[in-house]
Amino acid sequence: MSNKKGLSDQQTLVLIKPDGLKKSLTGNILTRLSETKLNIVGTRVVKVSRKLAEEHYKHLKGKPFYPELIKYLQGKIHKKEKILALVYQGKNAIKKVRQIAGATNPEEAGPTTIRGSYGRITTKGVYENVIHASSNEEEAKREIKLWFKPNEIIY
Ligand code: IDP
Ligand code: MG
Repeated sequence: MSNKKGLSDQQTLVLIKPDGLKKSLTGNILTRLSETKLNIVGTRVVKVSRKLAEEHYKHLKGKPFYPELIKYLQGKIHKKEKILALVYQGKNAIKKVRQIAGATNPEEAGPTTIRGSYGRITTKGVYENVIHASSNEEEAKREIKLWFKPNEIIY
């Protein structure tokens, strides 16, 4: 098996959000994601600054739930001010991880997906959906650069 990034390999960013950590779901989530047979090539525990949260979710700026979403990613809602960031690599990594993650809205996510199993909608309207997963190749590249330095990715 090659230890390099093959031409058809993709990388995708996963964040275990503060609710996932608070609910002790790390083991369950990593077990579910291991079904993909993808490789983990990077991992970090990160205390998320407001600047990083705003940059990560910049495509949602202006949405009514945006201020609450920034607080959520920073862990200010769950009083757990960190996230676990991972990069998965392999064929169709983005689609494989998104399928196991489930739909954005936990009420619409399939019942056996991670978000369907563990997510909820708060009274303030934010979807607390336990994990982030990159949605396409362009976003994945942008996000991995945001959360990892090049030498923190080990093929
Ligand atoms: P994704 O996480 O499935 O890629 P995005 O549209 O990129 O979905 O939204 C980022 C995050 O913002 C979601 O994971 C969820 O936590 C939150 N979010 C997205 N849309 C809504 C909404 O309509 N209401 C409340 N929260 C939302
Ligand atoms: Mg997204």
